[in-house]
Amino acid sequence: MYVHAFVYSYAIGVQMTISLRQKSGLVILIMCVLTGIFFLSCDNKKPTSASKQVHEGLILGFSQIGAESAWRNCNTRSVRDAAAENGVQLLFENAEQKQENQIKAIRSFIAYQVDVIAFVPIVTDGWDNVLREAKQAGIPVLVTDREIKTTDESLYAGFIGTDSIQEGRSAGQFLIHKFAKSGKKTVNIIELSGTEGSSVALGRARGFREALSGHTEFKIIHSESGDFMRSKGYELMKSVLARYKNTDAVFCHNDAMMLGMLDAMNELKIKPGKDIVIVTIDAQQAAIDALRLGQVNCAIECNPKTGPTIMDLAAKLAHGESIPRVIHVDEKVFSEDDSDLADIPARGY
Ligand code: GZL
Repeated sequence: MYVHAFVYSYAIGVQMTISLRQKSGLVILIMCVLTGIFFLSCDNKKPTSASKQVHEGLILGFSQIGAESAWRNCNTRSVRDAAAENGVQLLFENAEQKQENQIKAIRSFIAYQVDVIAFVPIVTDGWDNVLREAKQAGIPVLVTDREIKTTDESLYAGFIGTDSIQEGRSAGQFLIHKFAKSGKKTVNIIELSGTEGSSVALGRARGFREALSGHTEFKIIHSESGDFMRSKGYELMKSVLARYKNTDAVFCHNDAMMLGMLDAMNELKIKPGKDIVIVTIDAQQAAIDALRLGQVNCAIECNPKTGPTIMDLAAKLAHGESIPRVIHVDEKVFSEDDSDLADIPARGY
């Protein structure tokens, strides 16, 4: 704005010099230039918060995987809102569930010479080449929400997101507790898993199996991916539940697929939470509501609201500071055993 004032003042001065063709015009020109310099030296920007000053002017390239679930949309809102609140210039790209779109987006961020790149890797593999290009361009990279497998740990600065293995363990531990006094010799489980090859689906599956190992009564009779999507959860479970009449429990890797499954159960006249025990992950409002109604038995929180921390970490990287290698978001486990289900704060998505 002040540059505009300077140029504008200078232009007025020249205009007057030409029109007056006199010495006085020169004096006026000097006066206008001095006025413009005065404006330029003014820094009467509104006082901003310390946080905003730290982030002010930061250019962040962010590649989001898509909009497959309410969780993902909440994560996107959190990133966009935090960027706006902190004066961060956000270049946001939605990959529509395609890794190649993420790679293209990261290359565009490199070409634009952003200060920092942050992204949600839809799957764990296939990032080394493009991250090497970012490293060669001197642009630090922050991995968020999901993790990558790489041969060179120096290709990214750090990770912030969920501990998916622990989420899977919590799911297994709940089922062990739930069926401990059932007297069942066999507990048949269906696993409705997330996007194949994603770190969160791999982690949740691994943690779940770790928790159940040694408890031989638990049998995973079917495991299939619903890609974290409600529509796929519905389609898949309509046929799977009709096929496996002896199902005792379903472990859903996210709420969106669980909600699709509830629709299928309704059509199949199955009473969710009663005929079949249900454990789900994310703990969005609809899952908490289902828990309160007894349609879900356990909802494991996965926190999507990482936008503010992402901005803080990006600002540190932009200033050449180091950040923690791994930051796991806080997560709770809500279940039918809790006495304070009514007190669970609104989830916001
Ligand atoms: C978890 C995140 C998962 C959520 C799903 O960190 O990547 O993707 O659990 C979302 O709801 O689609």
